[in-house]
Amino acid sequence: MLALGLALAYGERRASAAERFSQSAGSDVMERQTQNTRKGWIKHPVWMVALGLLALTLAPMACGNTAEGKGDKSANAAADKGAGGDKQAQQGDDKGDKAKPMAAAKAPADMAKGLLVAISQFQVDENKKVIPKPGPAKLEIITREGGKWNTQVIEDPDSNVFHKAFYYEPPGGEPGIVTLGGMNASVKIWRKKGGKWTAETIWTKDFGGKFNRMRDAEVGDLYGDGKPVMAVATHDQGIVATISPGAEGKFEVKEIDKKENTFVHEIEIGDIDGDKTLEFYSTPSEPNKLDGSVQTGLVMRYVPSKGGEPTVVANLGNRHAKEILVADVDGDGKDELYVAVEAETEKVNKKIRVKSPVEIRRYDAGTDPTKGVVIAKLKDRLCRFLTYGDVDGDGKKEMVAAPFSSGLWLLRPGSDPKGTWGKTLIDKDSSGFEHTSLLADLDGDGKDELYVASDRQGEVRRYDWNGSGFDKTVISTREVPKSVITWNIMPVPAKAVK
Ligand SMILES: [Ca+2]
Ligand SMILES: [Ca+2]
Ligand SMILES: [Ca+2]
Ligand SMILES: [Ca+2]
Repeated sequence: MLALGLALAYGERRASAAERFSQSAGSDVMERQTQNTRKGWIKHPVWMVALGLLALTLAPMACGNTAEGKGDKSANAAADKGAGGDKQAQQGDDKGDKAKPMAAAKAPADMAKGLLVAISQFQVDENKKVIPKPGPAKLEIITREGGKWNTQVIEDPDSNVFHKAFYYEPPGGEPGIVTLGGMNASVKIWRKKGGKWTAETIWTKDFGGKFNRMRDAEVGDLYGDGKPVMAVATHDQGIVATISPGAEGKFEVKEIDKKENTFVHEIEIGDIDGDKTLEFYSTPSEPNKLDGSVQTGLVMRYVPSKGGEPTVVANLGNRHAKEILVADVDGDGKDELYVAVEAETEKVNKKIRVKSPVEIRRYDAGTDPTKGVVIAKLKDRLCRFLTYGDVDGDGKKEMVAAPFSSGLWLLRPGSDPKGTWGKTLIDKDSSGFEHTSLLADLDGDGKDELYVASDRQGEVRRYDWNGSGFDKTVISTREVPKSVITWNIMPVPAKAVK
């Protein structure tokens, strides 16, 4: 009944238990369930219905991260080996090339880098049905050695979701893997000793609202002192903080913004104004709604090394974004901001209808916050991942957009990167609420592979450019698809997790 009700309300199809909860409430409901279970009063299915409806009403959720696109920076502007943007750009907005049949690709037997896969997991009953009860926060560390994919698992019962994990080297300190946990909100660093992973808590906090989550972080020299500083986004009191490594392995947390009842989903670091000072960007929005009603949002800029008030760089009006990317994708030597604006929706006969689909908008230094340039539209409701890299090794960057249900899309700038970009469907049979994606050259051959968590299909996959399309490798398969939501994938040196 709950499933049907939510599916009707959602208006597309029946959703899995995990998705249902993420679509409607995500970690919020996971959190409720956990608390309720702890209290021992969730004993009757009626609570599931009640919670589901509550979730639908409140409809807040945790949201997407940007994977860090990596690539060979040696841009060779002259080398355009076909498959260029112009031709595809001319094909207009919503056509896209047909994806070619996928050949099976083979990853090299050994890879110097592996993957950190940050997950929330749900319990599965004896009939292999996913039940809306979250397990401990989970991290999978996947490496490739001797022709085999190896997976190590870290679970943290202190939280029910890891939104992201990344490799971090504090200056003078011991490197480790930093995790961002939700409910409870904790930033931890994990190190492996004698074959066992143990964690040190860097920052944990009850923000004083309903939801406590560390949601996203990026690392950069934000104070201009050469130290790798984390900029952290949190739910639900709008807190944005920096964490600086200090003396003797200590960390200093500085809260630099705060706004009640605000979810900050995403952080990106870059230098868009070209003054050689790094700034960072965040995406505060109203609490999540998926009932078709308006959810407003902004993109903010902070310059920690200079202080001062944050600036609005994108005002999305009655729309919002959970995903941004700051990078020099067009190769002109300056970073630009890309914002994945979620669809504008309305409720018609209890169904959510898309009024205007997902838009990828571009902002440069000086762009009017209300006038981002639409480089691509995607017929979808949500887009939680933009990642960039050089898929074909020609020295020019491409972008991959991974919206919720319409597949994986390769976007290429045309002759005018401030106009419409070329759009090619990579794989229509890949989808997921987050649809976590990462372009990175983990095998070191000079081309970025695409790593994707296709949660609806229950697979972690790798896609390799083959000259005219992509070949697919399945890295791992979930016993029960949709029993996890994958929030982020990041690269990690294989040596660091041995
Ligand atoms: Ca700057
Ligand atoms: Ca640029
Ligand atoms: Ca390229
Ligand atoms: Ca590669």
